[in-house]
Amino acid sequence: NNRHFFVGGNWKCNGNKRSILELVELVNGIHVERNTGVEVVCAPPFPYLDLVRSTLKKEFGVAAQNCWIAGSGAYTGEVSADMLLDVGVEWVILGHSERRHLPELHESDETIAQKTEKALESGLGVILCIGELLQERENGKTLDVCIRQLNAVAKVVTDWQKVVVAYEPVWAIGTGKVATPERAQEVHNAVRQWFRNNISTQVADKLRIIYGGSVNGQNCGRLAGQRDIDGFLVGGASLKPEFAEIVLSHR
Ligand code: G2H
Repeated sequence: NNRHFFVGGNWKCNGNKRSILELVELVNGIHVERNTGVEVVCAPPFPYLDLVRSTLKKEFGVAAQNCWIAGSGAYTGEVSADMLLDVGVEWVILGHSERRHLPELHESDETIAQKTEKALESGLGVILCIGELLQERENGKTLDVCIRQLNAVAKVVTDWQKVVVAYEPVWAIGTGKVATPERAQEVHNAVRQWFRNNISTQVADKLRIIYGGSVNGQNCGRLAGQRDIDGFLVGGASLKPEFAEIVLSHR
């Protein structure tokens, strides 16, 4: 396929000025040749977005880990898509399982859809995370859950060009239990099929569907070799030197 391989580093709620600058240096040192077809995006916590954007090489993108459903206004504690764009951020991660499932956050499919709509309308690219809980997988509900999450967002998206879908089985996140390449491929293929049947063949063929959940320097190669895995969203390993191997796992 000719889909541009995409590797996101989701730094989550980690780091301080010093360690963030070290990470930037690490990423800046990754030799991504032009036209090798790897798009790299780093997602630091909000306070460091500006710092990362101003120190990270321009060929690499920057993502926020969340944004608000509306523009400026009386929304204490929130950050709008326009503010992110104003500091040079190009992407936002939405629907991450931690935001869906942490009881203090508990974002609904509808909230995530509203955020997606606003972010796209403002001009951000969206890394949209979907994925099932362990219990849902054990009950054979993996695809039902992914499709329910996609359906909510599909109602508001008119242009899929700036969307990357990240399939992250929740039981594989930060647990060291990576999905086998075959299991991941099966879901990626089914998700693409859903796009083919419900959106269009063109969107289905072009859409990047990346995998997330305990990706590391050891397992990235075999995952990257799967037909429908178009990259990774990396958590823990994006804070370590092995992030470079993951970025370069696509040949
Ligand atoms: C899934 C992933 C990054 P990790 O959350 O989004 O994290 O690689 O630590 O499982």
